[in-house]
Amino acid sequence: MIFEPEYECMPRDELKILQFYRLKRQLRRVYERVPAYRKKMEEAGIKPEDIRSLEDIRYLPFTTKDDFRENYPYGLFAVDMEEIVRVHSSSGTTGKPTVVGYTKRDLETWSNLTARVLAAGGVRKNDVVQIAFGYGLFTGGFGLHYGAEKLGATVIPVSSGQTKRQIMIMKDYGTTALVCTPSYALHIAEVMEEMGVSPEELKLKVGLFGAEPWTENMRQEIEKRLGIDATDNYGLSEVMGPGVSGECIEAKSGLHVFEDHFYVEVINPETEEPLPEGEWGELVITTLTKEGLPLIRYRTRDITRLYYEECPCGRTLIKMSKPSGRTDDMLIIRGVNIFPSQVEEALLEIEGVSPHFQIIVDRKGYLDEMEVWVEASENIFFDSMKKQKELLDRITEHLQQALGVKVKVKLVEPKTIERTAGKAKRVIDRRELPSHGRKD
Ligand code: DLL
Repeated sequence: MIFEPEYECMPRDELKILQFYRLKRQLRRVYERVPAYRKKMEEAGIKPEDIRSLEDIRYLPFTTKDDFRENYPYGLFAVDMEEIVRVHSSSGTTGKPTVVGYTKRDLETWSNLTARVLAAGGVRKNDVVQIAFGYGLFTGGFGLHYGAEKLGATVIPVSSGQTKRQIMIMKDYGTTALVCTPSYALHIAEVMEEMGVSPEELKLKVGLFGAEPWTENMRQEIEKRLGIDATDNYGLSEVMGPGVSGECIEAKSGLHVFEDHFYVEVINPETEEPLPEGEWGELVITTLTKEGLPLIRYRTRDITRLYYEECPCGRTLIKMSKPSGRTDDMLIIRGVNIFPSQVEEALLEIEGVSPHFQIIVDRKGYLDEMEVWVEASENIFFDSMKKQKELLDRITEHLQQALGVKVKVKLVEPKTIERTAGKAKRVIDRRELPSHGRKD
């Protein structure tokens, strides 16, 4: 089902006209109402009227996380505070959190867009949707909640955590759609196994997962263990939250970007030049309809590629590949670039390894070193030393082939790597210990 076919299936030439009209309107708004944008544009020597085609967008300055910091908390808002009806924020691991504001109309748009995500992922009016994303300042819970209501589905706003209770609710309330992070979905599957609850005892049909990178192998693992169809959806708080793009259940190959609300580009993060369709680089998003907090050429730091292909679902929207990671997640180990998602992809290809892992990064002298901690499955871990050694060798070799560099591997006991109800912590970075805490 397509929630807003008039937009989602719009002929592409019409869509471009709509985008251009909305872009011009957005540029005028920010130029008039947001001093920080006006200043940036003046410094770049460009005015809204200089933008004469969609491609001209490349002449506009980028917006980054630093702009949020410099204008903390409300400086980038384009409306008076009395028009703002909701605030969310992202925790931000460094420095001040990012604060985002929504007008009434923004909330309306947002629920339509998350309704699109849910519909694309196979959710219908008669579904029972369990939202196991956190509610609160995080955009995941509330964002998808309103979309599910908009669709007319039955919403269970359980929020994240209390895994046994999640399972009891799924079973007793007849949940048919699960909404959370992919790593939490896997954890739910694991606890179900411990509790002796099989997928056949549930009515679960589909899972809509997002908020963190996950691989095709992980999708297969989750689908198998929960007995569902799993789709990916993407978004970020700065731009809106969930509802920027979502996969359709028909193709499960890339996330349709809701281009009538977002203009997307992929750039080379070093040269900052836009890249042609199909090439991998950093995703840059311009919001076309947001009122409270419009963003012009926001550098997401997420790595993906954009491509157009006819889709069996009928949507004419461009697709983005599953984001493979963030520019700031990339590790450079002896000159080789490595993303945690590559480690995930490779580990899941090995028999006897559970999908739980962590990467420990440390610095020895001037060199970064990385160690991959992998959970062995129960039968292997408690098997003979010889078997363990064999597995360790197999993992080390497979990772070396997949990553192009030899990394240390440590087998850890089943269930010792921390499970979270939100985003998984894949990398433990020991390089940035505060110097006053160190003994050396
Ligand atoms: O994670 C919004 C969201 C909630 C999206 C629920 C989907 C579902 P933030 O906490 O601001 O917002 O984190 C945004 O998470 O820049 C990506 O790095 C990452 N991310 C989000 N979705 C995906 C995905 C929400 N499907 C940051 N695949 C983004 C890979 C994702 N990474």
